[in-house]
Amino acid sequence: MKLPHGLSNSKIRTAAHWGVYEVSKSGNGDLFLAGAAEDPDPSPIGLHMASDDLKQVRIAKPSIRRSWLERGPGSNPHLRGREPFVEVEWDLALDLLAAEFKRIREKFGNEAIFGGSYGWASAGRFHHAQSQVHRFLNLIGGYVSHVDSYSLAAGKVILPHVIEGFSNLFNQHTSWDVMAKETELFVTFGGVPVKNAQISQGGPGRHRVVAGMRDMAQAGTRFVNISPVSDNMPVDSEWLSIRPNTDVALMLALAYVLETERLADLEFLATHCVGYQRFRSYLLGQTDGVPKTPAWASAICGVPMERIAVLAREMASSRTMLNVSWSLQRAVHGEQPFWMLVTLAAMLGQIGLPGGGFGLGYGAVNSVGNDNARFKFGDVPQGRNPVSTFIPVARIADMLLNPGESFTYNGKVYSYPDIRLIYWAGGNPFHHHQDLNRLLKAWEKPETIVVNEPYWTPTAKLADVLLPVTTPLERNDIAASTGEDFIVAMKKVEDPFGQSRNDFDIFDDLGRRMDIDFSEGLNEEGWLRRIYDISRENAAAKAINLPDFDEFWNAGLLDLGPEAAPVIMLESFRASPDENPVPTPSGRIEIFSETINGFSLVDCLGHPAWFEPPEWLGACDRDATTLHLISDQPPRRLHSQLDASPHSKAGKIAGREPIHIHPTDAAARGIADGDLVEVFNARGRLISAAVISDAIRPGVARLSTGAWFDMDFDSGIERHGNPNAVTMDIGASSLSQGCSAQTCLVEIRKLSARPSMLVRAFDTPQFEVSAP
Ligand SMILES: Nc1nc2c(c(=O)[nH]1)N[C@H]1C(S)=C(S)[C@@H](COP(=O)(O)OP(=O)(O)OC[C@H]3O[C@@H](n4cnc5c(=O)[nH]c(N)nc54)[C@H](O)[C@@H]3O)O[C@H]1N2
Ligand SMILES: Nc1nc2c(c(=O)[nH]1)N[C@H]1C(S)=C(S)[C@@H](COP(=O)(O)OP(=O)(O)OC[C@H]3O[C@@H](n4cnc5c(=O)[nH]c(N)nc54)[C@H](O)[C@@H]3O)O[C@H]1N2
Ligand SMILES: [Mo]
Repeated sequence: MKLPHGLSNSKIRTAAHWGVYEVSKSGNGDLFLAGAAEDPDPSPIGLHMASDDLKQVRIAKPSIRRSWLERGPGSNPHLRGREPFVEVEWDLALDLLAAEFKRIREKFGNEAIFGGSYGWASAGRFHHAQSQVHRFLNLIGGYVSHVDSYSLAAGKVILPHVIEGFSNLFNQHTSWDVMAKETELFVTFGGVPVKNAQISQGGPGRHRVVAGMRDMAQAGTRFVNISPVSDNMPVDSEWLSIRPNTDVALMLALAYVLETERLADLEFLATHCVGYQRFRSYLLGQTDGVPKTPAWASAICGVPMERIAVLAREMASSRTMLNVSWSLQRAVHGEQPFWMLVTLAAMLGQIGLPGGGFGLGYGAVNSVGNDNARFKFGDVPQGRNPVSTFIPVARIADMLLNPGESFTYNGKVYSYPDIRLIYWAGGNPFHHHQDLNRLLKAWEKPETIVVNEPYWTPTAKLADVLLPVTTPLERNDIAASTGEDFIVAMKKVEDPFGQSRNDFDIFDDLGRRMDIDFSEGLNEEGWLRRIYDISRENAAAKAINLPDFDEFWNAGLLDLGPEAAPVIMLESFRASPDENPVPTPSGRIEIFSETINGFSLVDCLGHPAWFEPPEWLGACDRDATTLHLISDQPPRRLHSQLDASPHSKAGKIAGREPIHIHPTDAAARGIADGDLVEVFNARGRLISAAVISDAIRPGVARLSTGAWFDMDFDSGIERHGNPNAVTMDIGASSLSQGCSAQTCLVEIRKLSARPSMLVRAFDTPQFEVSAP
């Protein structure tokens, strides 16, 4: 390949998970950020990264919880988040920590250390908090880790059994240009939420999803949006309003029509798939007495049965792309929507054809459907973990509450370790986990909790030992992300806030106290050069020539795009399945999986199937006044990051994260637009403010994630509008044990504000003057 478009001039840039920004300084030293000129559709999320609002929630000094400092590890764990911190010098904090690691390892072994440390941290290949903390913990003898992610667990576990691992599929999504040319009908379960496409892990280059969709619309593609909300599409589309968690019933009915009207591609099913006949018996009701007809599905999902039948015929007579949002698998039985979508696409027989087949998350992040040249960028080596014990990522509260108890995962039985020390760097479990009241109880179990954080997040406030960390603006790094077109020199533009330090320097310093060689003698610049040089070699192996490090660093941005070869997912498998089989046991798409059938699970059969969720709008034991709560990704921030920024705050009402409800549900409860409301169920209570909108299905409520968890410990009420105060913390199934946040019923009532209910999320904690 020719030299990338070239080296841009030497502007100062930084990169974040929400894009590349140019940074300039005013006369008095204030920083200003603007979207990168090369990005046609930059995200406003990052414009305030240098704002005073964010500085006000920064951590200035290492801080230790009073009881832990004065009485030792394990003292008064119920006072985490309630008693004052004592600010200490770095040397004291690190000395105490090194001693505590020694104690834990000698007394309990490394199996007592949980270092999964899930979270998105910041963009940048070197100052990547997870790589840093995992490298450190591996060097000291290992830690209990996690598998999968909150993003994708049910989907990620099922896919290799059925067709191919998620990452391989992710990297070969049919590109936007191909869809604009070929796709006649685009049917999406969960929309194409462009609010989400602001993001790419590691840093998006050109934001392309809106343009990609508009090109398709202009070329004549028709869009059908199957979703409980209608405002998650950037182009005109038909909205089929569906009850949450019921898409599989609808997909089964579409399959039923294809089968019974002889519209299924029997040849593709015979040559490229296994197990269709066994699935067909279920579909027709031969195994369970329930034919999966449009009338059957309509009663479950709320989409009219006539429309279901017509849609199936339209799909069969058009070049059709099916898409599913990741949110559908973040639910109980979350494996089924992904498996059933692949099955439906297989029945249409268009997998591997240009513009046909399926997509797993167009719009979930910017990179899905990008067709950039790909090579492996270098990173910080994490080393080998001598401890093999792990948990599925979302089973953290189970692990802490039930040491020694067994759990199943992907067909095997494991048991939970007994955790004494938690180290978190780059994540916010009191944002990301479900049923946070339960996590609060579980959080009392360990003797020591260490958190590296730039900001006073809820997790930071719940630590014993809190170490302040720099932000990307305060250090040098390199951003590069698979499927994205820019490689960015992230230049340091301001000095570290207070006494904050890089995760790297913290682990290096701590490691020296524990006799490990963390840095390998390299400083920040040495590591950046090493990571870049490895990347340059990997690129050269794919005939992509990158300039040397100095040239790159001076230029500031390498552009690998925008043009590249069009991509068609599974094209070679379609052309010759014998020569290019998919990596399943049969080499074919498994509509029936002997492997999964052999696990004998009650909540995941050998073929995709409809299961009633434990909480949904069709539950017979449901109280008629409950609503189904969707907790989707927030439009104005990434998860909990930058929640204190002006852009995120501008989306709040009276300082609260708003909840969207339908006018009929509002009227039935006497709620007016902007009213404060209490959202509650048996698991918890939270305060939000109502947005009344007919873009949501009656019976459904939507409250985005990420408002900093703000628990009033006296009343047990969360004051800021964090949905995880009420979500359910059970595994998606005994196969994947994934996060099932989207399965959740709540009640809502009008609330009048009380003085004790002021939002305290962005207050700094109490401090006490250091003890002798
Ligand atoms: N109800 C509900 N809950 C959900 C979801 C949902 O759909 N519904 N979605 C889930 C999903 S998909 C995800 S991915 C998770 C996301 O959960 P997380 O990834 O945990 O959320 P973030 O807010 O991105 O947390 C990252 C933290 O890292 C900190 N940080 C940033 N840079 C650095 C650094 O350089 N060093 C250190 N030490 N720290 C740094 C940030 O300040 C922030 O506190 O949430 C999950 N939770
Ligand atoms: N701005 C922003 N973008 C982000 C993130 C962020 O925090 N902020 N997080 C990023 C991360 S880590 C991830 S994993 C991705 C996640 O991407 P997704 O999981 O796809 O995101 P969600 O916003 O949870 O849901 C997408 C859409 O699915 C709809 N939906 C919910 N439940 C159902 C259902 O049962 N049936 C149907 N048909 N539709 C349903 C929702 O209404 C929503 O419009 O987003 C990424 N993008
Ligand atoms: Mo995610």
